[in-house]
Amino acid sequence: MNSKVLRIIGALIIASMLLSLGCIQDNKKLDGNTGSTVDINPQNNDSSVDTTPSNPSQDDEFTSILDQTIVDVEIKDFAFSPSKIIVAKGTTIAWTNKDAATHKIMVNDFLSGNLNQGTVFKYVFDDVGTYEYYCTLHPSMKGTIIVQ
Ligand SMILES: [Cu+2]
Repeated sequence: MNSKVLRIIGALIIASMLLSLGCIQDNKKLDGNTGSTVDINPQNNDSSVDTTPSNPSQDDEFTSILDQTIVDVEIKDFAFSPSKIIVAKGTTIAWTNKDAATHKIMVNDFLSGNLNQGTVFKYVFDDVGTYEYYCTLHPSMKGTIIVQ
């Protein structure tokens, strides 16, 4: 009987030691948790990054103009408007320069002349495809035409 009691007491002592060790390990884990709070900030940054691409995707929306044989695109304030359009095969795009500055369009390997203020440049899209164009004088000016 006594030996059983001693074994139980011994087991309780060992168990309490293990528990105390466990507490120490938990404390270390808590220390690790304080370190992991640093990781929360990058996660917040990631979430902010995730919201950022959704904004350009809204800007990436195309204007569908499939019922016109001639579609006007304004060149104004060093930008094409609308800059991204979907048109039907055979559509003529007519760019009109509303800027005081001269622009020059490179589209489908075709280079327009100098487009002074008020000048209209027309190009007929007879083939289905995606055409990215830009101003050779101001390469940041870009537009895309999808021909269906
Ligand atoms: Cu330009």
